[in-house]
Amino acid sequence: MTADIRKHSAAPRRAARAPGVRLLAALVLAIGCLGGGGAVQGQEPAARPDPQHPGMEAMNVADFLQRPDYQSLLNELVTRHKFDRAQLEGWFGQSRVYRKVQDKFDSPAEAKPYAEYRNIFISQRVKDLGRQYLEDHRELLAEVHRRTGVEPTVVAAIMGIETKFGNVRGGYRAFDALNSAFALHPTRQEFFRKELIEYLLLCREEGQDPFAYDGSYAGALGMPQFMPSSFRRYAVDFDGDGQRDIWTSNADVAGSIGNYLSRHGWRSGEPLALEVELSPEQAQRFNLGHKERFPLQRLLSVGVTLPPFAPAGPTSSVAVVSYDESDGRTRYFVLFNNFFSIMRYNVSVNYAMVAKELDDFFEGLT
Ligand SMILES: [Ca+2]
Repeated sequence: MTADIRKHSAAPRRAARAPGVRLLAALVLAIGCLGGGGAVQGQEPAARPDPQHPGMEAMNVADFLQRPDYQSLLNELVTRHKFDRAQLEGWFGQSRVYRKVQDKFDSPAEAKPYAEYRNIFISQRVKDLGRQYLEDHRELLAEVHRRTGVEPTVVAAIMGIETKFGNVRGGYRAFDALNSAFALHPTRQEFFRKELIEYLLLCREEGQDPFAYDGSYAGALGMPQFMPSSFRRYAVDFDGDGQRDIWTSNADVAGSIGNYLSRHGWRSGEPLALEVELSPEQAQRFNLGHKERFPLQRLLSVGVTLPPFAPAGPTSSVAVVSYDESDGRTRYFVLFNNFFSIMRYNVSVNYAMVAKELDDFFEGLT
C-alpha cells in the first residue's frame, strides 16, 4: 500500500485527510450535547494568505489568545496539566485558524440519504484498493484477527472509508485544525477544548511538539482518523518499535483499528447486519431505528427468517433499520452487536452500513 513507502522523515508526518465522517458524527453529538462555550463572539482578527495552503486565508491564534476562552484553556493546561505557560503561548502563537476549513463542518455527508452517501465511499477504486490491501497485508491482518478478534475484511472496510487506504491525503497541522474549531465554533467549542487538551497531552507523551502531526480539517489523526482522545486510549504500538505510529506503520494502523473495535465490544465471527424481508404487517410490529433494540427472538417469533449466519444467540440485542433505494424500494436490515461496535467508531448508521457493505464485498473475495 501507499503507506509502505511513506517512511519517517524530519518533515511533519503526512496524515491522510479525512472524509471527516467519524468526526462529523462526533460533532453532531457534541453540538447536541454540549452547547456553546461562549466567548466566541466579537470581531474576528484579520485573515491573511496562508503559505501552507495556497489560495486559503488564515488567522493567527496569537490574535485570539487574550480571549477569555483561550485564557481559561491556557490556565487549565498550566495548573492542571503542568505545561509551561511561555511554551504554550509560543505554540499557540504559531498556530493558525482557518475559517474556510470550518465551513466544511456545516455540510456533513451523514445528512445525505443512504443511497447517496454510499456512493461517496463505495467505488470500484476502493474495492480494488481493498483487494490489494488484503493481499499485501495478509499476515499482519491475520495477526490483528488473532489478537483482537477483528476480521481482516472489517479492518479493510474501515481503512477504505476513512482514508481510501491512505490515498486520500492533504491535511492540516492537527493543532491548527483543533484551534480552528475551538476558536470559531461556539457549539463545538467544549468538544474541541477537550480534544485540544488531549492533543497536547498526546504530543507530550509521544515526545513530539504540537506541529509534528498532521490531521484532517477536524483534527482527526492518521489513517484510522482517531481524534486525540481516541488515540490516547486506543492506538497501539502493534509492531513493537516503541512508537504508536498511525500515520505510516501499517501494523500500528491495523492493530489500532482492531483494538478500538475490540474495546468496543466486537465479537469475532458475528455479522454486522443482515438484510431481511419484512411484510408491511411484520414491519409494523417493530419500531425502526438503531436505538430500538430488542432480543433477536422477537424477530424470529413473528416469522421473519434470517439468512444463515454465524451464531448470535436468540437473546442477542438487535435493531431493525430501513432505507430507501434510489429506485424507491425499501430495504430492511437487522443490526447486530458488531454493527453497534462500528457505530462507536462513528455514530452514523450510514457509516456503519457502508462498513457492512464493504465488509461483505471483501468477504466475497475470499
Ligand atoms: Ca509502532
